[in-house]
Amino acid sequence: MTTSSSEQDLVDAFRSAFGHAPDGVWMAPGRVNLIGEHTDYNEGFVLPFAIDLRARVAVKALPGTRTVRLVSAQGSAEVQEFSLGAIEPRGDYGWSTYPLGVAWALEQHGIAVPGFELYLDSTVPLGSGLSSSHAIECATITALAELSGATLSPQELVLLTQKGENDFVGAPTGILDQSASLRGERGHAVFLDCRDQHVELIPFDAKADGLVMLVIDTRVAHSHSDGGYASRRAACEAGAAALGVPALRDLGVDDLPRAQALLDDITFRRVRHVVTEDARVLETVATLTSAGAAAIGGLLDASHVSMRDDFEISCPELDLAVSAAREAGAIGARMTGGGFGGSAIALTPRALESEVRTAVLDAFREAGFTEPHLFTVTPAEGARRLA
Ligand code: GAF
Repeated sequence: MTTSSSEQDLVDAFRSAFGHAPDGVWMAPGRVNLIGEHTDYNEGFVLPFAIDLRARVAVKALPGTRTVRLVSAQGSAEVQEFSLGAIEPRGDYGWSTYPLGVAWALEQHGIAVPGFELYLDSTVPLGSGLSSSHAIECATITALAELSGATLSPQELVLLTQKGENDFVGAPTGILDQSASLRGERGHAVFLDCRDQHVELIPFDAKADGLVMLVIDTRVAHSHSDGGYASRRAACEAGAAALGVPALRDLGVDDLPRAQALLDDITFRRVRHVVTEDARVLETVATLTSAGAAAIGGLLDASHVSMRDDFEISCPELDLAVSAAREAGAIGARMTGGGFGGSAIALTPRALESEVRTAVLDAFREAGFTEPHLFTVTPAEGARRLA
C-alpha cells in the first residue's frame, strides 16, 4: 500500500489501535442537498452534492474469521468487537451500527464478507443533517466490497447501503444521501432521478458567481429512526394510493386541484410539497444550466417555505437561520436534509459572508438558542480508495 502523507495519520492510528498496518484507506463524503427534499422515496428528483467533509476508514480484512473490530477517532480509544455471525438488525451498537449495517447488507446480497478491522476518522459533524452516518456507511461499503472481491456498480452500492440503513439501522430513508456520497464529483451537483437512478452531473460552481455556500448547523439533534420521518413517508404513500398513482412522482402541479378535493388537509399539504418540490428541482437544474448559481435563490426560498408550511419538518432554529441569513444578504436559503433539526444552507455573496455569519450568530443569541456552527462547503468528489 502506498500512502500519501495526508493518509499516513490514519495508517498510524490504525497501527497503534490494532498493532499492524491496514490493507488500505477509503473515504466517502457527507452531502448538502441543494434542493429536492423528501422526493427520493416518492421516486422523484433530487439535486445534492458531495461536500469537502468526509469519513475516512483504514481497513484490514481478516480472512477466514467472522471477527469485526472497530475504533473511531471521534469515540473512546476502546476497540469494539463483534462477530458477523451474531449481529442483529436494529441492535444497539452505537456508531458501530453503520459499518455493521453495510457488512450485513453485503452478506444478505450473497457476498462473503471477511472479518475486518476498521479505524474511522470523520470530519462530517455528527447529527448535523449532512449525512454523517451515510459517509461512514459509504466509506465502509466501498472498502468491504473491494476487500470481498465483489464487483458492484454504483447503483448496487447505493441500494445495498439503503438496505443497511432501512433494515439494519432501522431508518426508512431513501437513496438521496448515499447517491451523493457514492456518485458525487468535484464541482458538480448530482441530478438524480430516484425512479431509475439515472444521474446527470450538473456543474455547480458558486465561487465562479462570486458566491459561497454557507452551512448553518443549528446543532438541534434529529434522527430519521424516530416517528417524524416515517410519518411523512406514510402520508406520501397514502396520498399516492388515494390518487391512484404508483408514486407521487407521477403527479404534476395540474393534478393538485383534484388532490385537494380528494384528500384530507394534512395529506394534501404533504402531497403538495412533494409535487411542487419535484418541479422546483427540475427548474433549478434548468436555471443553473442557463443562468448559473446566482439565479436559483428564489427556488431555495420557495423550497424552505414548502417544507416549513406544507411538509412541517422545519423547527424554530432552522427558520431563524434561514430568515436571518436572507435578511443579511443571502440570495436564497433553506433547511437541507430530512428536517426536524440539522442544518440550513444559505447561498451568499462572498462579499457579504461575514455580515451573514454575524447576523445569524446574533439572531441565535437573541433568541436564546444554542450557538450554531457556521462553515462553507464546496462540491467535492465522491467515495473512493485513497491509499
Ligand atoms: C434524509 C434521508 F436519508 C434521505 O433519504 C431523504 O429522504 C432526506 O432525508 C430528505 O430529502 O436525509
